[in-house]
Amino acid sequence: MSAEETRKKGFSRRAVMTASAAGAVVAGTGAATGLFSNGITKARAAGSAKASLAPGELDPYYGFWSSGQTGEVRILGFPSMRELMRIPVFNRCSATGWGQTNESLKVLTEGLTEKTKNFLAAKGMKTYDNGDLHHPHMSFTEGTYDGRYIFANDKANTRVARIRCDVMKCDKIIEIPNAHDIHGMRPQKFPRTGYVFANGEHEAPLVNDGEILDDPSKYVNIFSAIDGDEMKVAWQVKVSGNLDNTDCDYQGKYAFSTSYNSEMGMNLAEMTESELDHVVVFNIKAIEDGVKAGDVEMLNGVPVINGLKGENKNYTRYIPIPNSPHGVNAAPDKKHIVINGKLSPTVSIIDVEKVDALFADNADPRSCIVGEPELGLGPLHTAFDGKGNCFTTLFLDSQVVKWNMDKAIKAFAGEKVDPIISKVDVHYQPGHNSTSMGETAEADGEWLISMNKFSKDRFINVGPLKPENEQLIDISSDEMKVVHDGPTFAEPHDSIIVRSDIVKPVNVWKRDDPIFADAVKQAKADGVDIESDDTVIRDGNKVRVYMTSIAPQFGLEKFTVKQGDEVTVYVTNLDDIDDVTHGFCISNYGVAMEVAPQATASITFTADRPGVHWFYCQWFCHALHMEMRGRMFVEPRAS
Ligand code: RUQ
Ligand code: CUA
Repeated sequence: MSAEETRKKGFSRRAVMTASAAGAVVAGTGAATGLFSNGITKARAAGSAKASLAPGELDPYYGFWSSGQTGEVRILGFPSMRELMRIPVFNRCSATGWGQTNESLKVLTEGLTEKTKNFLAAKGMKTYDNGDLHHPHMSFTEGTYDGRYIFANDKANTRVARIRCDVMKCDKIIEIPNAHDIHGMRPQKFPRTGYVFANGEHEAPLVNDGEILDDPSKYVNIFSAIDGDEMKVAWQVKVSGNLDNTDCDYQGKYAFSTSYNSEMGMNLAEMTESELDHVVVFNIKAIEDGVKAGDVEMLNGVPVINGLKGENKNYTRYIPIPNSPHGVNAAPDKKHIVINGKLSPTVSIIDVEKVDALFADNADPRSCIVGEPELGLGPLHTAFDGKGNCFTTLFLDSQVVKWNMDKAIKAFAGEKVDPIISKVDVHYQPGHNSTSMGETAEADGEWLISMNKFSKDRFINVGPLKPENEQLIDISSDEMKVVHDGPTFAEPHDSIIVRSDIVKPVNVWKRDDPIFADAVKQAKADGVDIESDDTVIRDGNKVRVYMTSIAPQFGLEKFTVKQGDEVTVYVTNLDDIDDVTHGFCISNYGVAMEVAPQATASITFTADRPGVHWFYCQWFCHALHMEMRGRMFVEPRAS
């Protein structure tokens, strides 16, 4: 197609879309959604007036998006789908200096095990450079989001991170000992978070030092409960079968993890052999009592409970589920847990009130299943509208199916009712989906996001590596309407949609923030008032440079160090105005960081290049931003 033809086509599509926004309904039918594929006018393509915000209007929801192998968390305005911010977590960030500043390196290193620290040190590394962040979830109080924290897993390097929602920065990362490759992760809903439950996905020898290699009979899987306030592993449970996703009830009694490989197979054929896999139920109170009573083995400082299949202690139960189940989703009715079948076209509904009997009376584990509707091919995850309806992604069918919980339960009991309400095509291959407030007791039934793994032809071609496609679906009526296509870079797995009144970030840092407390402490020890002094302290071959910044000036226009010195620069941003962030970058030194209003940030490097090196503000802050610069003189070593 020529450029002219493309333009014309875009033009006519735009006209059609404008017309449809004005009156006609743009339904999620093949023909209508095809209109959006050139992506010219996001707001107009939205079709549904409530999804489009005029310039200057604010979104009613925050979206917190994972980014998979990018390793960060993204904040979107929702439903406008505008990306607002990126929060570096397991990745490196050129803009903010995450992974370079002392403040971020502390977060990235202090929670690593000694073993990992030594392993990395041998490679000249302080921390891992990559991560695989799948599941961001907010902390709960009494069954709903409380705006304190976002927790997220790292499948790649077996870590769990915490983001403070007041400043939208990661403040803790811990490596989970004994476990391998944290995948499913959910915060406790009741009474509060509390615990963060985390699944070790891949099985390995419990002591993994090379003694045991190709002997899978000696491998175990580890479920961890992390104390979300302390960011410490509280306890772990050894289980049979690998662990995929997890969720917990609204009572604070049980957590549930799917296992797609109850066979403990090591290759595809073995892993998919049996017709039934299982969900492991963790009895939180029984496990806490077991830990107190000392029925544990201590391993790397963590009490580990034996919850293997066939142990028949009151710690775990194994519920048979067809076949390779994936997502686990607690419904806002506080009663039902939906297990998504993946290789089975069904989802299985667990009644949490019937789980008690599994432990108290050793009842048949399947007796807590009260529904198992057949929905379509490849059910992966389910979201809820708070009105008794469920939305399940069908990976293989490239559809979302809306179905009714009550009807599914009635059908299972033998009544002749069809639980399926409607299906909508999505583009293409959906994994996770999320509804507005849908994983809380306050699910409001307004919006659904379908997180599609493939976008294929939905956007102009950017080469063999394509974006994913997040599709916004209006679920406020029975018919689901796809109203927006949102391309995203690798690889948002999961998202949560949080009412904006719940999240209350600050505009400027508080001077007593713990994130830069070390810098303030060091300044005090050096007799420096970090908020007013601009000075250089020499301490052997260690040099500490303290400077303030007020737009458009750094407190020092120059400083001198010697070649080979270990230099730490502390910049304190004295601007306390909304949005006046400075940056500090030293050219040809690989040194750069963000310094937000009222924050102190610091960075340490060896001054091994003699000469004149400009430092400059790398964050546009003022009409004289270009002038916000100074010189570092590095005196050559006497030879
Ligand atoms: S899992 S596509 Cu990493 Cu959340 Cu289901
Ligand atoms: Cu300070 Cu730009």
